[in-house]
Amino acid sequence: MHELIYFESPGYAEPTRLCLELSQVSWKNTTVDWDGFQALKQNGELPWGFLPILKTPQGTIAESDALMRYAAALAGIEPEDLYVRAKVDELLDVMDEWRSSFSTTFYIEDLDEKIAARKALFAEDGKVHLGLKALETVVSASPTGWLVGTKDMTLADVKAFTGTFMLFSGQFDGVDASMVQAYPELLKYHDFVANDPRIKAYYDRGGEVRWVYQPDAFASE
Ligand SMILES: N[C@@H](CCC(=O)N[C@@H](CS)C(=O)NCC(=O)O)C(=O)O
Repeated sequence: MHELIYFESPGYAEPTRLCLELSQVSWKNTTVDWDGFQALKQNGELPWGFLPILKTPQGTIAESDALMRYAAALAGIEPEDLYVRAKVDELLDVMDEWRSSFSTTFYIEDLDEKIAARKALFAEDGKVHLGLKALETVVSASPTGWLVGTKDMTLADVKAFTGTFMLFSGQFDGVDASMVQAYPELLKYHDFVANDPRIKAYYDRGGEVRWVYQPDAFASE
């Protein structure tokens, strides 16, 4: 039995959750609140002091990218071809770069300042905006619809889908759902991925912010 432990939000754990779901392994989705997080930390259960962690029959894995790659291998969506795998890794790294520029805004306490910082990231020369535009170029060049042009989805798709559309869920002050309209190619990609039967089935249950992963999520924006 595998057990993923994280907060209820998608955040750093969603790609792993989705990959575990795509795999055939039996897994448990354990969610904690802040007190639960502190208790795990004090009990020494968090190797590096952060969530998510994944408990496996062999031991605990920490660091979201490590969990994600492990779960993607279980799901059989790690390409065997080394070049293709490197292209997947390239995209994962690039996405990390603009994701971390967004994550720094979590630590801004003043709300107006936080909103201004996020608006700047989505401005014409903003890191997130440029990252999303670059992702649009990649996906529109794909002959198959999947980011790396593979026959089936790869980990790059799982991370792009779960990480990108979450930005527009409304849970982040300064970023609203209508802003996704600036990315028409990403909206087409959303349509393609959200209608994949495996993804559609997993997100059919919805959830507070997971409406962003459902087909037509942004249709009325
Ligand atoms: N490098 C870690 C970062 C994870 C991270 O920042 N987790 C946050 C929750 S989203 C956390 O555990 N924060 C607790 C804290 O800052 O004390 C990873 O990728 O797993």
